[in-house]
Amino acid sequence: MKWIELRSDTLTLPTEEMRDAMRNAEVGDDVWGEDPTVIRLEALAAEKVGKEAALFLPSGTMANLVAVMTHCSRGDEIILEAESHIYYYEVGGMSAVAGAVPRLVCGKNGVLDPDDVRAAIRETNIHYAPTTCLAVENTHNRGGGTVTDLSTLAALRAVARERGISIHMDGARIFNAAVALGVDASEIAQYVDSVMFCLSKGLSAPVGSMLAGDADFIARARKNRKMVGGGMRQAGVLAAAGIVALEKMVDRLADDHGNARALAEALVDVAGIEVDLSTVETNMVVFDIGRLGIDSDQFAAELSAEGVRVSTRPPHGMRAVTNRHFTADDVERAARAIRMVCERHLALGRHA
Ligand code: TLP
Repeated sequence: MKWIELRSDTLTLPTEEMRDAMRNAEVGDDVWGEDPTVIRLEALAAEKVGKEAALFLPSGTMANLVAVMTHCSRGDEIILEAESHIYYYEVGGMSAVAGAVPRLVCGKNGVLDPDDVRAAIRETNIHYAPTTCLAVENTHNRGGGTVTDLSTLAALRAVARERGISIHMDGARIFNAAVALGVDASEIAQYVDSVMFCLSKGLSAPVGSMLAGDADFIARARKNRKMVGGGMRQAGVLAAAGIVALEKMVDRLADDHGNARALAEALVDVAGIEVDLSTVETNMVVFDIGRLGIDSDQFAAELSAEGVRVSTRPPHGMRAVTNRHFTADDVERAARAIRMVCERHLALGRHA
């Protein structure tokens, strides 16, 4: 049986072209600044998001951590969306390692309101931690892959400038946002001082994320990356796949978005679950199974027995992330399996 893999776009496998590029990559010692393939990837990544420089890191989590370390001194306050990945899923590294104090602002499906951010930035006062950075997430993972549009970004940037703080974007899926908005990623990134994006999600590279910003910021980030153990040696083997990811894998993200929409539409009428179509803007479908009388883990286990893997958002949330291994032909099969699990529990009558 072919698995339908919707747990995450991080599960995408490298393409044949990536494997060839990795095998043939010209490499050197990157800590010495001598890996030509890493140098090429960093230049390409900077160009794609319209920044002066970029840095290759092993993961999005490390890239966000290094960004926070570079923007904030220990004890500084950073404004984050309440469900942001940096806050929710990164082991508290921003505080445990970077020493930053989070101040959370609730967005609407992850999208921040500039007025709420303005209100959260406190004035200088002897009692307060100084606020030095605002982080935005685009697309927003827990929001359901939602996009922060250009006018909102411009307004967030204006607030940050007004208050003299920097802006970092967790753009793990910035290319999904760019495809959804029909703009280049650089048009999105123009509103932030630094941007992190992942090569290893929908773009299918096996490993790696980029942090981009101005040259001075990236020089400082490079040192911070070394401090947290992210100095890699012949990393060109990995960078080679990243170059293919950036050159060949961006435009096809539109297929993932179309398949997510088709899946969401197929689920709207399934009794027992709730899906909000308005949040399906990119490659994620989030749905709630609260009425079935079971929890997310049980739903995921039963669905897995039908050959479909999704991730959980306990207690009753489920997430399906479309990716290049999930084709238009798989939509109906996935929807049918979800419907079957729902019908089983509705028939048992344990639902509310
Ligand atoms: N997200 C993963 C899990 O960690 C939840 C996923 O499956 O979606 N920022 C955002 C917005 C992300 O979604 C992720 C990964 C990261 C950062 C971290 O990237 P990695 O996994 O490379 O450390």
